[in-house]
Amino acid sequence: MAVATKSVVSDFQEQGFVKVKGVLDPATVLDPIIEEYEGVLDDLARDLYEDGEIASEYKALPFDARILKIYQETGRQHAQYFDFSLPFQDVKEDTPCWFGPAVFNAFVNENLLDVLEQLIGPEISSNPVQHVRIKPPEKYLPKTEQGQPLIGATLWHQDHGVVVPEADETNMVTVWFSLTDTPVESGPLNVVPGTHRGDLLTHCDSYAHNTTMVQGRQIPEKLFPYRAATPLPTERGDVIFMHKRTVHGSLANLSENMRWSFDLRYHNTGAHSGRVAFPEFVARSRSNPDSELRDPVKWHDMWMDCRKRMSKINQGGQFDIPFGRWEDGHPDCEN
Ligand SMILES: O=C(O)CCC(=O)C(=O)O
Ligand SMILES: [Fe+2]
Repeated sequence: MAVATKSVVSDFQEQGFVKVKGVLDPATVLDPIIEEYEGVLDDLARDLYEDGEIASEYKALPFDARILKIYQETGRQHAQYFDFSLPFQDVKEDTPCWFGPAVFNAFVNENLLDVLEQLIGPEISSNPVQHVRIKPPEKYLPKTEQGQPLIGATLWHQDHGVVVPEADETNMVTVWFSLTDTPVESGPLNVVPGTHRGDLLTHCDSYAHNTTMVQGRQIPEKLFPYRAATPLPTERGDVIFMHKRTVHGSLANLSENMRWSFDLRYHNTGAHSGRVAFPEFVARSRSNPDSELRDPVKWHDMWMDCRKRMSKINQGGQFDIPFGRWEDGHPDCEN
């Protein structure tokens, strides 16, 4: 056992989350991901330049300055290029996404899986609810029509709320880490201890905080003790493990630096993933080690097959396969 200890498990059970230091080796796990994403940014710059949306590909700029320049010049974020997931609707056969080998290598990191084994048990699947979040400093970002930064703080939610009800009994654990140090001013994860012991709370499509209507799905602050929220700054290599009912969001990136995180999910193999249109895979199996996926090309191909399937369903407002569980108009959502 590399890093899991008794206190990791008891902290997780008591608080609803635990930060474990030094799980991922920055040089062998994180740096190759950063390098891999240079190529993704090249793809994005080339596509935008060919479409006449940017004046140059900005090849000479370093990653952080280049992505910011592109976001500023286009006035849009291009998160889908970098994400190892797909939209729920209107996927096309060529919707951009990234399922590279360095990313996969982190998904099946043995230290990470050792901790998860303490929390989930010996049969663990990679759950397809997973995202990369690249957040440049807010002060340099264009604003949305509502006056919000293009990519800002994450609103209050529970990850249980992003899966369909069929997965209510699934033991899904969130794994959060960043590729860069994430001090408080960079906008780390912000969690409310103990909220995992409560129920799934109402998520509203938008909600008025004081007098300002904040757009985007969120749990109203009147439903949980939000003043008890604890920011969880991290250093490269640290990993946060979080219960699916822990209420959390993120702080805003008020720093001068890029804030770049991965959030992955894992669940007990055989349970419902909560997002069946997307592929899952066996990440660890003590009963059948041969079933563990270790081939990054197979992982990539699973998602390419999924993209093809998705390009034929959930088009133009049609929902053949549901992804969500919330309807507007719940009394909790009234101010
Ligand atoms: O990093 C963020 O901004 C939010 C991440 C999150 O919601 C999660 O890890 O479940
Ligand atoms: Fe979340």
